[in-house]
Amino acid sequence: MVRIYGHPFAAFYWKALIALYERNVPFEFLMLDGEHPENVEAVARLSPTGQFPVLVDGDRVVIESATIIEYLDLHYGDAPPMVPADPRVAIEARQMDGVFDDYVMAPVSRMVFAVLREEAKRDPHVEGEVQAALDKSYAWLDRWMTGRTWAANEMFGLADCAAAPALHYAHWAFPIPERHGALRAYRARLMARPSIARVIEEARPWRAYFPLKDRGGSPD
Ligand SMILES: N[C@@H](CCC(=O)N[C@@H](CS)C(=O)NCC(=O)O)C(=O)O
Repeated sequence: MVRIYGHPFAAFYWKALIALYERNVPFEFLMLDGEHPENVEAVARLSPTGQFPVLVDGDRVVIESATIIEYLDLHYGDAPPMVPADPRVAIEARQMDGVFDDYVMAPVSRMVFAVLREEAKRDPHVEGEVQAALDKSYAWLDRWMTGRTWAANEMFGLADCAAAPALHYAHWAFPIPERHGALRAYRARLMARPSIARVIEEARPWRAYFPLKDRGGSPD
């Protein structure tokens, strides 16, 4: 059975977890927190900077959420692949995976790290820069999602695994404006998907730890 290191509230762990649930892959979960120092030590050794998720399959170690999802496609599960088998088609899935990671999740993470700093060391420009980046991303994604059900290839896949945590946390901290109806509807579709609803439910006990939780958005 594959083993996966993560934390139920961690966005990039969600990406892999959604694929595990979608493809009905049995797995052993290894919690990363202060009560499991042996897991934290293992991840510090297995991943370049101690980031996660990390998947272990026998003596094979797979890092990077998107790569883990592609690995599961090839070796485990009984559902359609999260990344289309034809590499020409898969380009769109990989493109949109990158868009959600880099242009939605990354600005939110930047804001999280900024507020976690002690007040005297905070960069006062971060908030405005993050808001400006998300304004552009939301507008672009609203256009992209107009006429689409899922983010890539008209099938649920890798890009949607990335979109779910990114849009969940982004909308919570920096609400998506009402004028972006296509993006808001896509987000609602994601949150209603059983694998994603399950991940959100399992993360609920840790909500108080989200450093941007009181900014006016709603987490579902
Ligand atoms: N590119 C990595 C990003 C992983 C990542 O940022 N993971 C977060 C958890 S969701 C993390 O390890 N945060 C702790 C840290 O940055 O020290 C991936 O896709 O897996």
